[in-house]
Amino acid sequence: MTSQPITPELRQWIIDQAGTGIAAPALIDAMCKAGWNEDVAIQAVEQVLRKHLDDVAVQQGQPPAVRVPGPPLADSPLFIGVGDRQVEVLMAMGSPRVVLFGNLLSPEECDAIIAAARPRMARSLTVATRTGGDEVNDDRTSDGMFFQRGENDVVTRLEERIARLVEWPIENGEGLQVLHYRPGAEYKPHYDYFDPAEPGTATILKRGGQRVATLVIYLNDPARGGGTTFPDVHMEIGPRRGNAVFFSYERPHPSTRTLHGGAPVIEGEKWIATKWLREREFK
Ligand code: PD2
Ligand code: ZN
Repeated sequence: MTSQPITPELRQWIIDQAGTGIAAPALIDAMCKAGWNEDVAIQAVEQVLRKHLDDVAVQQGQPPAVRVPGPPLADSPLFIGVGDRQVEVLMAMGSPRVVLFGNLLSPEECDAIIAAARPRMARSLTVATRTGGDEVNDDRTSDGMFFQRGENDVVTRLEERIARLVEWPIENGEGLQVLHYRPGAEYKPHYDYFDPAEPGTATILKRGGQRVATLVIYLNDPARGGGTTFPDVHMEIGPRRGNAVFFSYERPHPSTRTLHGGAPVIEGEKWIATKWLREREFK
């Protein structure tokens, strides 16, 4: 793609036009009529408005945005190659950034992860941001366990796939967490980032910085219920074995609209594995 410099005048024009309520496609249209290459115009409008929105957010007291993981979706692929597998892209949403994948794990791999986790399951703890320690939390009525990164073959294979899928170093991932929900169990809506206002957060962030993305991987098919919900956008993802839902959050703030929860399991049971990705190496 040829690039044309974004002059201060063009930058201000894009911001002013957007400020009067003109949508991005109309701005791009106007730039094309003025002789801009379409791809370059799209890139310029996106870059200017993204930076402007970040400036406004920071002026309003929000933490600055950071780089986040994400699958390469620029040319709308149906599949993403992750070395030993073609992962399906089933749905992609821009804001909040949510992507649903299929075929991340085979049924046999799902069963192998459940079998390795089962003997180690205990009532789930959540990170207590008040203190930086772990605590039992009534909002999460599942059982859980953590694998060490690279703990066994199937976990290693999954972690390698995830790193390729969302283009983020394996080392920045926390150990995989497995959760088991029985009928009635749920995970009430929450954010996965650590709240900067909580006193324990500074301690938690010493190990790899903030969480910036989550991948929830479904290891079985619950008979009924157990979807992953995103209340801010009224969306629910159906849990299907081998599928996974990815979402990212470029700042630890509700403006990311990444509030999400695990709906109560109505019938059957639900097994998931969650991979949280940090800004930096998680040691
Ligand atoms: O089980 C889920 O669908 C779910 C929902 C919300 C999992 C998590 N959060 C998580 O592991 O963070
Ligand atoms: Zn969560």
